Amino acid sequence: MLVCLCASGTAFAATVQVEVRTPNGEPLANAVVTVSGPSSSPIATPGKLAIEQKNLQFHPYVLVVPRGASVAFPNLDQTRHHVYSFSPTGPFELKLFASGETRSVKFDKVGTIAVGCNIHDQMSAFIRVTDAPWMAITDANGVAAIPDVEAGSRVIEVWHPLQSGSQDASLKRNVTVTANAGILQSFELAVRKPLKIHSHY
Ligand SMILES: [Cu+2]
Repeated sequence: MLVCLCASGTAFAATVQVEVRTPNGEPLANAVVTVSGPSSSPIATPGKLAIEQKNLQFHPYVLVVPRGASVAFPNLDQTRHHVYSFSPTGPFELKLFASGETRSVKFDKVGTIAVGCNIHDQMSAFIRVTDAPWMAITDANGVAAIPDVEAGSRVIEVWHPLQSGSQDASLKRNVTVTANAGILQSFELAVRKPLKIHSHY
């Protein structure tokens, strides 16, 4: 009798860990890491798909979402925000009001969406829309761990909103993921502004 191990979806999988640093060796937080390649399992949505407005800032600063996802923009401040994007990937405009109100925007194109507030110039956030089945964002240590990546030929892509050069450029690397053998890949990414600008994350 044949036994199909594919039912669990993770039988032939491994954790892909990515470490991102600047050329100076500083850990780079808020880098979007995606792993692409054929996948037999449905795309897992990472956490809550929302960008809050709180204390006159967007939280989180960077969000990665699967193509077709809706992102909520809850206003947790007592003041009004006017959230918008001019990015061709997903332009939108939300006239939000005080505490408790939420609007959602659906993003159907792959790419980068720069989000701002018409009232508060310092408010800035980025949404990266991807077709990749696996995605994560680097933490304060510049590390993103993506569990359950299916074995096979994969492409790791790393992107950061403050990277040098074009905003749509990214670092890509071909890797082979072997079942039950986690891999660690290190990337170096130059950023064009001091990291401390977003140190509140
Ligand atoms: Cu605002």
